[in-house]
Amino acid sequence: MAIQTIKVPDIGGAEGVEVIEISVKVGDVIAENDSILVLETDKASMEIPASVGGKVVAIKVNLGDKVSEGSALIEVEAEGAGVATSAAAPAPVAAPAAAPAPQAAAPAAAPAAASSEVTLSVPDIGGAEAVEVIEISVKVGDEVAQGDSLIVLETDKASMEIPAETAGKILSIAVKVGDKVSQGAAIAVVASAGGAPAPAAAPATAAPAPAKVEAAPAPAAASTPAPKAAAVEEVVQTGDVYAGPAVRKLARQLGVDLGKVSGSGPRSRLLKDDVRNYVKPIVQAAQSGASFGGSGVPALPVIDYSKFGEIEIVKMSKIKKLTADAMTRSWLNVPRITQFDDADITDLEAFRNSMKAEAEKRGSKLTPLPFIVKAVAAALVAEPSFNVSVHQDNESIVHKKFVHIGIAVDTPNGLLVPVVRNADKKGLFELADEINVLAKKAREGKLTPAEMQGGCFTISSLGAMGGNGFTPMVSAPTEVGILGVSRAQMKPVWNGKEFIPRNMLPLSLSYDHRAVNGADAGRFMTYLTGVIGDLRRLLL
Ligand code: CAO
Repeated sequence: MAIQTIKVPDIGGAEGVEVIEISVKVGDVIAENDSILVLETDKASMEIPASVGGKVVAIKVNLGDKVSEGSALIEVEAEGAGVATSAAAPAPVAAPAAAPAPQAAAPAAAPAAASSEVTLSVPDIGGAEAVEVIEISVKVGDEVAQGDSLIVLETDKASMEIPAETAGKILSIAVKVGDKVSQGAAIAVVASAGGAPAPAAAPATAAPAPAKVEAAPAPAAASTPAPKAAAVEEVVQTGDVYAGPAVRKLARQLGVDLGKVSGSGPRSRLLKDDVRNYVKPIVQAAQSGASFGGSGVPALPVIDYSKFGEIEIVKMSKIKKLTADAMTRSWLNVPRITQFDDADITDLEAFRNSMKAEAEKRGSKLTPLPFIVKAVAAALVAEPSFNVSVHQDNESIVHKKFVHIGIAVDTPNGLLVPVVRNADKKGLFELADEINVLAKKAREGKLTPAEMQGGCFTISSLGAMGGNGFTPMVSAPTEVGILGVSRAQMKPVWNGKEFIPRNMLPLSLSYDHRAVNGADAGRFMTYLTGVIGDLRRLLL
């Protein structure tokens, strides 16, 4: 087996480019064209693909190192002996590092004859035609600086942020999401503060090493046009993180680990707003801690468990990580109270059993859960103090005029909470069928983000598993209440004269005490147990 060194390929003459991600580790077996690391200038990120496949035996760089063409990156034990040592890996497809100033790169900014209005157009995007607009990053009236992202284009392989060639105020936008555009298509008209810009220099002189880019063996995203225009920034997917250079830069400036941020863009791409929304509550919490004192959370000590016996370290799934963050946020932000009660489901169970044959005929599975959803929906209408969110200004309450209920579903990848919309308007069979469909989709990893958003209240049922009660966590900031459902069991209940056997369902209602008072919770629980105990109350 020959050891081969993979080096930085031709990156358009850029020098001292920073290593921002290393995508492989010693021992990994990689294929030719697998991404091995990501380099980033202030203009673009570049994934560097492996020029040969094989087993990684050494990593020659660290995060933060500055590299140039020819710098050694990794050593691989190449598949099959006798392969000539690779001197230079294929050129990356992203905008190369030594990008000239945007004005010199793209022929985009066409000045209007007599005014300072400038039409910003799609620059040279490597000859790609009819590329889809997936995001408009500006709106009419916005002031943009040169280099600010205007729109994002996406091919089937990569996304490109198209930055403004000229600073100014956006007067009109010529494209909309879903449009297909090619080089030269108008994007927007800006009122340029400094008047019409100087005519753009010939793009050919600015385009870095295009011949090398085109001649290189196909890298991972090879069918993506190599954006010769320096101003185009390519959005790169590395590991779990799918983000463009501008977003990565913002994250680095703020010290944010992008792996912990959920992307709200198409295909979960991370947007600048995602980074800001992630940081905002942390800063607010830190600030309120500073003013009140005492809320700083001491760090947990690092423990080497291998000292105590054999261990295995397994990475948490993305869903588990997100749940862990959400639970910690809820725990630290929500003053949570849990109230317990038992609902008498003896009659409900008799009714459910009487309906089982009919349910089966319809192909429905009628567990106690749809009854509980129906009763909770009615309780949210009767006691709307639970159908609210605490506004981000911490001074207002958002009252909701709809009743969407989240159902906690245990899946192999972690906890997911799909939402049944307008549960108050649905019948028992409809609720049962919808819960079954959503739970199946959750377990198969097929839920869409929209199917997990908009919940007003969550039901977490551990009834099938057992237990007398638990204290569920409120899903902050969107909800203020959650109902824990435990296992029903026969209990002796005093009816004033004697103990009679009744089927009792333990319920635990957790609520955010900033929005809900104990009296509200008491009323909600009494109403709820009343309806579950006697479903005829739903007709009142
Ligand atoms: N008491 C006694 N039996 C119960 C019960 C209860 N409270 N709730 C359900 N059961 C029974 C059902 O009737 C069913 O029995 P049969 O097959 O004999 O009818 C059996 O338990 C299994 O029910 P199920 O789990 O298939 O269906 P479900 O409607 O009760 O729950 C779902 C669906 C998706 C909520 C559930 O599968 C699930 O994922 N639960 C886990 C939720 C969770 O992890 N919560 C913790 C989150 S952390 O806050």
